[in-house]
Amino acid sequence: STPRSFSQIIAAVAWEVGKPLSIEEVEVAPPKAHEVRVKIVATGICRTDDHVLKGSFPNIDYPVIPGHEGAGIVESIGEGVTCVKPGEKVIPLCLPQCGECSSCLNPDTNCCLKTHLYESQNLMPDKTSRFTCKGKAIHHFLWISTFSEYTVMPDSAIARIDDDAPLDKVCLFGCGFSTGYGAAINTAKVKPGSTCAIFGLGGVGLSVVIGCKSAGASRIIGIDINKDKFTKARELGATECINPQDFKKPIQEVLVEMTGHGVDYSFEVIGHTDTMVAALASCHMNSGTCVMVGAPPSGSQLSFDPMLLFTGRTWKGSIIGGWKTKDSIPKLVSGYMEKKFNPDVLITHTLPFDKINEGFELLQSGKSIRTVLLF
Ligand code: CND
Ligand code: ZN
Ligand code: ZN
Repeated sequence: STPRSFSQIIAAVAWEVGKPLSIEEVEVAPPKAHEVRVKIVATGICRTDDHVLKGSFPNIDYPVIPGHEGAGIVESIGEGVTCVKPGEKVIPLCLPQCGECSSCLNPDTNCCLKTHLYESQNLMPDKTSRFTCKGKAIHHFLWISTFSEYTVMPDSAIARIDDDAPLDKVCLFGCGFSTGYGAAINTAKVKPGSTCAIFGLGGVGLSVVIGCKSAGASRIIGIDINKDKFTKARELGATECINPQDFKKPIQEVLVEMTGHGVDYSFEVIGHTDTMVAALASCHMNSGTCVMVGAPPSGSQLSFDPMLLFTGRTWKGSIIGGWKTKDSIPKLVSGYMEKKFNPDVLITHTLPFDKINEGFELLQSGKSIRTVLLF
């Protein structure tokens, strides 16, 4: 049977910058060719969604349905879809893997050229929307808009996962855990016995801590201005935690003194330009590697002393942990099922979907690590 439009679907709409999300009834059109309609079961709240609400995420068209850390079940498929079938468990991919572009064909890169960084994903590939609310077309976010009970995505932006996977937990593989863990494992390639510094101990930064620990780092220094984050960081493997506000000196000088010569690997997982430069200056002047994970505010510019790079430091960025998403996210979920790692510890709150604004308040006040919303 041909799939129909669904009406009275509950979704959270950002009508304009600076306003809280508004729970609305929306209509969700059926998937077109090479598209999939998914019933979202659970979705996490990531700081990137907050950037969308604040207007600091680049190239967003409002009104928009945010959300990019979800898990669900395929409801229907459009013509030509072969990778998933109705009833299968899936994770929507906030970074697609088209399999055909120069990045997808290169075994060493993951940033598919179909990503929003290259071309807007506020509409489906045919430049139309599948969402309507109050007679208005609503934009998609990263092609996946997981803050909606049903959502449509291209088949390049979906991965089938294990039938037994608990969706209320594995949604974190859609962004936070995969991003942080991969930044340590794939992008930095942390070596056993090394020293690491992680700036920002939110859901993504703590996932970097988990990655550094599993790679065998012997010293893991967590840095945050909210000391309430330190207990969990220590539980997950941080050997020391420091608050920059406890020092008169700039934090990079503190880290160089603590280590004698700077850390081997530093990670910026906040998204501020000043901490991006501080993280770079914190690693060894010659052999140090600094990884930028925090999302730069749109339109920002960096200013730094070029000597920081001239002496040999490496500065890298990492999108979704460097994973080729369609290939890797199902394997990460399988690793979770085999108890190789446990991002459950990052979930501090679980709320019904209509309490979404409460979830954002918990994030903004620093009280939550990850809130998972359930439909
Ligand atoms: P969250 O807000 O949970 O964590 C940020 C942490 O940084 C908090 O614990 C803050 O207390 C701390 N912090 C804030 N300012 C400072 C400061 N000046 N010095 C030290 N610590 C500070 O955010 P999250 O973990 O969900 O996300 C972190 C960043 O990662 C954010 O910018 C998000 O947009 C980005 C991101 C990137 C990617 C990617 O693919 N690269 C994917 N998802 C999210
Ligand atoms: Zn591609
Ligand atoms: Zn995210």
